[in-house]
Amino acid sequence: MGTINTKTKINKIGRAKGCIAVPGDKSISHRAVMLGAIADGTTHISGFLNGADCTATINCFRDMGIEIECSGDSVTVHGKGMHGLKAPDKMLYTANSGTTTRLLCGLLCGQPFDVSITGDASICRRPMGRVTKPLSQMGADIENEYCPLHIHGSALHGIEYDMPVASAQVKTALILAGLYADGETLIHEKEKSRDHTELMLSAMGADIHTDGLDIRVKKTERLNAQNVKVPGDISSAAFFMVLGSILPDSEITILNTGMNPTRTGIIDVLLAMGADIEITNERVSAGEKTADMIVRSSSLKGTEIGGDIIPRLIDELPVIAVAAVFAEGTTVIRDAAELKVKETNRIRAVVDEFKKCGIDIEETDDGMIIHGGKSIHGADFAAYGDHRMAMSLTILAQLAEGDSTLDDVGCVDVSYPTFFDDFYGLKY
Ligand code: SPQ
Repeated sequence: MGTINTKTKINKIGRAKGCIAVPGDKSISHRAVMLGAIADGTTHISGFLNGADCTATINCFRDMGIEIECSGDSVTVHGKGMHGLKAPDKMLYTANSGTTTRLLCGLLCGQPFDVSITGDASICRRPMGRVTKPLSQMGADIENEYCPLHIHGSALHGIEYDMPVASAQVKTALILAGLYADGETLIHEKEKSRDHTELMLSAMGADIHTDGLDIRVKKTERLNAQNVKVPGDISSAAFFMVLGSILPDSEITILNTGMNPTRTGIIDVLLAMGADIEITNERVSAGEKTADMIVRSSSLKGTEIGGDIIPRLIDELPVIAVAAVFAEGTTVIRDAAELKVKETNRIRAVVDEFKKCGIDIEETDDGMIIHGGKSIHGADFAAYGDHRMAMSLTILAQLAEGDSTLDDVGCVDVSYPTFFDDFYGLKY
């Protein structure tokens, strides 16, 4: 990368060949620390994501008296049991992480102490009412619907809750509160969202049962620490799945990627678009499906993406939009209004940035329409401080005529600090 004023030039690699192992899954890494902290015994985590979001989670738990040792991608959490967290002596800081903020609301509202939570400017704009409202039905006392949140520890009781949005963060916040609530908490999901919490809690001995879209959880006095082997994050692999598909003469092997069916929507979509993706070495590791992938250059065609596949690929939509730009025909993305409340409004950000390079793209209420297969030119891109935007735009720039720059390469640290090393390492 060369720096032009405050902008960083996005170099083009032309063709990609090689083998990478993307860093650990962000969602699983967060959950392993949180659940490890309230388990009895020691949790050894391997393949942990050393990204800024997961570091924020570690720091919050250290502030609540949990001893956590880190060495490379190995993390050891010395659990203190269900009632072992201590009141922090300062406000918890969740940085850019929606997962940390929302899951902590659920975990902390039933503790016997008060705690305040805040994050960076982006977190302070993200809606927290989606968790604080149902938690208050359980007896939680949380001030504000945006950060800073002030949580006054309260006695909780189970509720039956129909989720108005498909959200693993809302679901998990309710499950975590349900571990401390009298009676049973019954959650009806709107659509199936990622289920890492349910899998991990079940392995740790919690009283939790899933039946289709229903999750039942009861008060739990003890969780048994488990060792967690975190697979590579399919949301990070997504950038290379699209890169390998759109660049000519390319073949990328991506090792050890999580294949939890609640996360693999991108594979279904890219295959429907005509991508050449071979899945090999499928296995189950610590309850999570894992596999290797070989992605080869292909000719993509447009597709329609909507309905219950959306929660299975929500974080991949910006880079799927990149694939759509280089696909023949039209791609329609709908039912994805949730993109508006991510690190930035990812519908608006994708449409605005893509238009800068001449892409024929329309914004809709709940998604976008992309007319692909046309040539595009480079541009000075803004990432809006959003890691997934920064990485998606880097892939987009690869097939643009002329130079492109990016205003913020550092934000990739949130989920994929070594992204640019892996990316440039594939040039041949
Ligand atoms: O943690 P954060 O900031 O919300 O991260 C994002 C991301 O792109 O990395 C979303 F902005 O992922 C969320 C995801 O969109 C992580 C997540 C989880 O680990 O439970 C669930 C999804 O969010 P939601 O709102 O659908 O529950």
